[in-house]
Amino acid sequence: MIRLHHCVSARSFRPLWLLEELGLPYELVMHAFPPRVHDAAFLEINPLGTVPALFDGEVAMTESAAICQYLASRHPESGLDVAPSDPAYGDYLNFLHFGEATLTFPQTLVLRYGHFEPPERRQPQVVEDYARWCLSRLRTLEPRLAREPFLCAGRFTAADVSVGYALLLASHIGLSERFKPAVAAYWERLQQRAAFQRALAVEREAALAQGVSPESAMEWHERHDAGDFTPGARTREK
Ligand SMILES: N[C@@H](CCC(=O)N[C@@H](CS)C(=O)NCC(=O)O)C(=O)O
Repeated sequence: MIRLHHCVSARSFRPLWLLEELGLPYELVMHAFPPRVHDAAFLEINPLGTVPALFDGEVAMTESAAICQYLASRHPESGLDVAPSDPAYGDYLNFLHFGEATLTFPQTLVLRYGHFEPPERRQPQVVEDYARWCLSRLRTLEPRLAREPFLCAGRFTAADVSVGYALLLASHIGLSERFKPAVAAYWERLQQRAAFQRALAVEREAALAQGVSPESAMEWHERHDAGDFTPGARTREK
């Protein structure tokens, strides 16, 4: 059975959401964030120390967009994949990777220098510069999403999962208020999907069942910055 290592709201949400879209059986292993700090044994599972880490028989994968591509292409009957012979194939691969490489990367700088670093190492200029970087790249989707409900091929595909996670992360760090109308409407559509809602419920239930806080690391930091130090997803002391 497929095994997915996951932290609440981390990039491993992409494969989790896709597994729910596909309706495949899988085992979800939850970790407090960041796993390399909270669980030294995780480095034996994934020497990078990052999530996702997905195992499918002999296959081991650690890149969220690549995992979505892998799962969707192994199950073409789902319609979540776009075949090389399809005219939309180039768009599909481009948006699948755009979600991680172009949209999520700048957000990690916003997260790190706006939330995760201790107050004396925060960098407001980096936060604003990379928030604008992300939003300006997101704006390039506006004309397409004003015409089409999804990114490519005239249907929902794994590329929407990849970009959809970037929108989820953007909403966690307060950027969704700055979305343009077509992107905002697209984000609403994605959140209405039954598989998206199931993925949120499954991660919460699995976290509680496995003794991991269901709070995301972003929420934990916001709470600590506001002076609430009750235990949660992450401790700075470690
Ligand atoms: N490009 C990778 C990035 C994986 C990654 O950096 N994951 C983050 C969570 S969103 C992580 O595990 N960070 C923990 C750490 O850096 O220690 C992907 O798309 O999966």
